[in-house]
Amino acid sequence: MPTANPVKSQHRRSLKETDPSIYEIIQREERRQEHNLELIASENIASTAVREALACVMTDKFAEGYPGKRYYGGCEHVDEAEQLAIDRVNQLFGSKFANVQPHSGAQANMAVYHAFMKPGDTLMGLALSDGGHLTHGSPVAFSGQMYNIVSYGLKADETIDYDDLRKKAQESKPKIIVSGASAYSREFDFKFFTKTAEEVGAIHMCDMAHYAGLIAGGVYPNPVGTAHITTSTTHKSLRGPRGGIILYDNEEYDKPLRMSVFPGLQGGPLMHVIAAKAVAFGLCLQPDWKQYAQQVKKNAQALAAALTQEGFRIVSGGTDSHLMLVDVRPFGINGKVAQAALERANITTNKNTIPNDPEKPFVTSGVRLGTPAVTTRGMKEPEMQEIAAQIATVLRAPDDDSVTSAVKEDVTALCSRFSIHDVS
Ligand code: DSN
Repeated sequence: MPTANPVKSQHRRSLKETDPSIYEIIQREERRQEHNLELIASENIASTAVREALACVMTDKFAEGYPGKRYYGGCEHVDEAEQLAIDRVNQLFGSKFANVQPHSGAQANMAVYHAFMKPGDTLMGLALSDGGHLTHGSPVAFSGQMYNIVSYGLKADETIDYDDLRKKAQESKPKIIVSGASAYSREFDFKFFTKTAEEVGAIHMCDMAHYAGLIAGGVYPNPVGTAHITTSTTHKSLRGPRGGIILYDNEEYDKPLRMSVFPGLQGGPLMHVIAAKAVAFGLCLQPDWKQYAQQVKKNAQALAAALTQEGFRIVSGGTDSHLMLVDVRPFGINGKVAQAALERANITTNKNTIPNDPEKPFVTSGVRLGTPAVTTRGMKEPEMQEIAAQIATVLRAPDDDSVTSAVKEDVTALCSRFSIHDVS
């Protein structure tokens, strides 16, 4: 009688049997997602197909290199998956070249900087306090520590100050000018960035991470074909797995960018994540993606209008995208208090600095809200009215537990009408 292989029998046990602790924690997170309104602008609800690919056997495979040119054997199937991801993302955004290996948006940005700048060279990006990202030159991140940073910002109406940007570019002669943001609700004039960059001999890199899903659906300007290089994450409004991409048209950028991602910054690509990216890009190529993107934007505009009616101030007066910055000071509170009170009512947001914020980044005067996740659940304009009223009710009495509990019941009921399990 052959003896049972103990490693094998353990290997095929379910997560629940093998590790009940982590299984239960995951169940709790799933219940949190089901019963909470997710209004964090950078989050979404990945499809079953994306999550299935993320959990596939390709997690086992080392594939340093690129399709057709790997440093390991046995890459024929991961090659196919990576090539499909490349072809689909090029089709989706209209790019000629794509690198789908960056592990995150931050690493995609880092790879572009590493390819075209030396430490000490000048990088221009939107100031973090005006909506930029850590990787766009914040002093607490690698970008601000390795490069000379010249930030541009907003003018009095809380939109990009293009005159100042051009003046600063002419004075500082940056190597790279970054467009794109984490907390800017309006459209970027990508053509202006390219024109300015070309005047000073710089590369215009657009970080479209926040807007990618809207761009894929045709409801936000597409930087690809205008910006010299475009980076993105693949989760956020694009609703795929966590990860990064780099898109470009100029063949001269191909070698430096490939070398910068691998072997410059990364070793083995995450092939299961790349398979999941391919699935997500395929879903974005379906005709119903346009409807989703349109609804995300309509919902954001409806939410911003309803919050204004409730007495909040929306930074820049509104939104052209999926997100908005809400100044909560008219309610006599700060962003930290607002986030905590909303969380007690099962409404998940993040506190966020607003332009010229007198508060520290850990306190802030605002919250950032976004509609990608609630739109994935199927919510539309009437639900945005409901949500605005719930937010206002909580924030008018942030310390009143009876108010918070009553709103939490309403939020849970709203969530159960739009279950995450019903998402197609
Ligand atoms: N942390 C992300 C966001 O919330 O916008 C940016 O990468």
